[in-house]
Amino acid sequence: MRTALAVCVCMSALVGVCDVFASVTIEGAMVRLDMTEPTTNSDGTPLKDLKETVGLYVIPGQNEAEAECGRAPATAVTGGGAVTIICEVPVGSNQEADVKFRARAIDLVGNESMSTPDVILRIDHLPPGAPSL
Ligand SMILES: [Ca+2]
Repeated sequence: MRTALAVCVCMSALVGVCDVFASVTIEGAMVRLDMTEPTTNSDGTPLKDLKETVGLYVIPGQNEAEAECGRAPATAVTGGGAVTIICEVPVGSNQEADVKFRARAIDLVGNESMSTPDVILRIDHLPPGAPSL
């Protein structure tokens, strides 16, 4: 099964400026996060020190704890490139969950951007019960 959600999410604090696009694709419990790096700082000035993008997920019901699924090195310190992170989400057989995905950009000294808005994807490995005869 392959379901693609294409979502435009914005890491910039500037209203009307959307410079991070993310889409999420699910194949089993491997979830692919496709993102475009920001090109500006949170105050709108040109970005010159991007280090990496971090992908995160939250499985509801587990204290809403955020788990990291990977980091993609910056394509350039000025950002703007396309990066992909593969998330292996621990939703096992006989489980289903509405998993939230988000990402943040990190600069060379470790400052983190605001998170993208969550992209929620249902991972369902739970079949229905048997019908009655
Ligand atoms: Ca900086």
